[in-house]
Formats: sequence, C-alpha cells, structure tokens
Amino acid sequence: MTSTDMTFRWISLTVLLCAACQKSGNSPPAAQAGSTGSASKVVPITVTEKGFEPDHVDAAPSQPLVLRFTRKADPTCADAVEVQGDPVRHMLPLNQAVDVKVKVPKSGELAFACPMDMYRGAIKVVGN
Ligand SMILES: [Cu+2]
Repeated sequence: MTSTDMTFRWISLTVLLCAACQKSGNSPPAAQAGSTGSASKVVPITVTEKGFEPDHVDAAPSQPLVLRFTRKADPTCADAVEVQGDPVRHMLPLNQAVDVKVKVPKSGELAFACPMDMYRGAIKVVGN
C-alpha cells in the first residue's frame, strides 16, 4: 500500500513538472519567430565615449550585412556615421537603433567613421 501511494505521488509530480516546463519552454521561441525576412547578418555596434564598440567587424566576402548602431554617449561627435562608399550620412539619435545596410567587398576592408573622422571602425573581410 505504501509503495502504490509513492508511485502515485511520483506520477502526479512528473505530470506537474512536465506541464510547467512546457509552459516556460514554449513561449520564448514563439515570440522570436517573426524575425526580419532578409538573410542579412545583423551586427550590433554601440557608440560610447570611446567611439564605436566594437570598432572591428569580421565579415565573409560580399556577405549581406547590417550594422545596427545604437548611440549611448551624449554628447559625442559621433552622432552620425558615414560608411565608405555610401553617400548617406546616417544620423544616430540617442538610444535608438539605426540599421545601416553595408556592401561588404570581396576582400580588404570597408571603413566607417563619424562625420569628423575622429572615431573610426572597419569591416574586415575574412575567410577568403
Ligand atoms: Cu567625430
């Protein structure tokens, strides 16, 4: 009688645990399911008092790449970013992520910098 009682306790405990883990395990992937449709790799870059962090990004040759700049420093002269070969000056409002699509070359580097060219960074093409 005691062993039957124990078995029943174990079963109900297992059922309870399973229900709990299914609940917590299910919701996060569902929330993240709707990502961007493009296959571009997104690289977060933060603008701090020290400049761009990280200031070097590795990329595969001709890889579709998006630099997601978020400026955390204020004031800073890096309130905008210019990417080599891109005529657009991308303004960087404080604490707001700005996506900049870049054309990664087949080899070498692609530089980016603040408009005064004080803070610099570069995308390095690797694995060629
Ligand atoms: Cu500057």
